[in-house]
Amino acid sequence: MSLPVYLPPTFNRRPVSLERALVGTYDWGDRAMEVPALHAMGILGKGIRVAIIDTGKSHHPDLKYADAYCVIPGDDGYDRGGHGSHVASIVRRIAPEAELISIKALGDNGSGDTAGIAKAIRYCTKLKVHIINLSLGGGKDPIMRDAVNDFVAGGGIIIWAAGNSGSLINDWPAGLDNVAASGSFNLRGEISKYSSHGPVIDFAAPGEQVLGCDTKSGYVVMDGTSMAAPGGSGMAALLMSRQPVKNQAAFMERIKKHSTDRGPKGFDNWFGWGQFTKAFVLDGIEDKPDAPGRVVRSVEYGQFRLNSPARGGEIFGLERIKA
Ligand SMILES: [Ca+2]
Repeated sequence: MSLPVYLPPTFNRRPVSLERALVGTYDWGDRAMEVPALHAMGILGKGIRVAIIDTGKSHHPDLKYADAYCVIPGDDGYDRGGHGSHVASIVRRIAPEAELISIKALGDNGSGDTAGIAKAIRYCTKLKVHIINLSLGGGKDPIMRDAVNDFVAGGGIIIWAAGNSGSLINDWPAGLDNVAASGSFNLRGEISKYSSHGPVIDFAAPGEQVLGCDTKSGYVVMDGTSMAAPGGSGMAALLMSRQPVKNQAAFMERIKKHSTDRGPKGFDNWFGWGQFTKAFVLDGIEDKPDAPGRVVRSVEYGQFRLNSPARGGEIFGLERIKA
């Protein structure tokens, strides 16, 4: 038996023009997570393998993959819908030295099945992937749960988008107790209206007007918990490149102790334990001057300008980071 899985609906997709490559550019969400400061310290996700199980890989010049697979028979593994490219590009921007692995398990129409997702997760177990990002929903099928359990037992961590129904969820896949479920918040720090919520939410990440790559070239901004989860995955890659995280349980413990609280005080059903910031990556090593890689190298990014015709002008401004 295999059950359908699907992409949560994404909203407000629109193209934007960008004068230079996405890597080296920061959008509002990256700033909210204090990514520029982490990059300036040389924390770039080096050596961490992040798998994106989604609609496939991209020809986009900003996207580089260490490896790519496809579980759909007869498919070349490329993304023609745009979702997988956008999700992957968020991870790449936040953790530009992480090794991206694309696994196409959703067809060009955004749908797939639990057998395909389970197969994709089992590839990840074999490949010793550190982090899997799953921005998809559906499929309460033991075959998928078993694949998740095996991957997690091997020490990997999974981040799963909570979904965009805006309703209470207490079920899997995002509700599996050994995956980290991500809600979405907006530029004003408010939880997104569509962000599914409940006791299973572990953290929230920027999920509205998130900048990312389109399928072949160009850039789009999109809204959805699909865009929030890879923000979490990128931050997890920065964390793991800096200090080892033994397994999912240790990762969950870190979320609990080192997230920055948002929304109602303490744990809540919308933001979970809060959002990831610099503290999430650095806590526990800042006090140790001898910790390896404290300042690995200096990074300088040039200026960029991002124009949004839809918003009538420049929306992200100029940025120059020098460390
Ligand atoms: Ca809270």
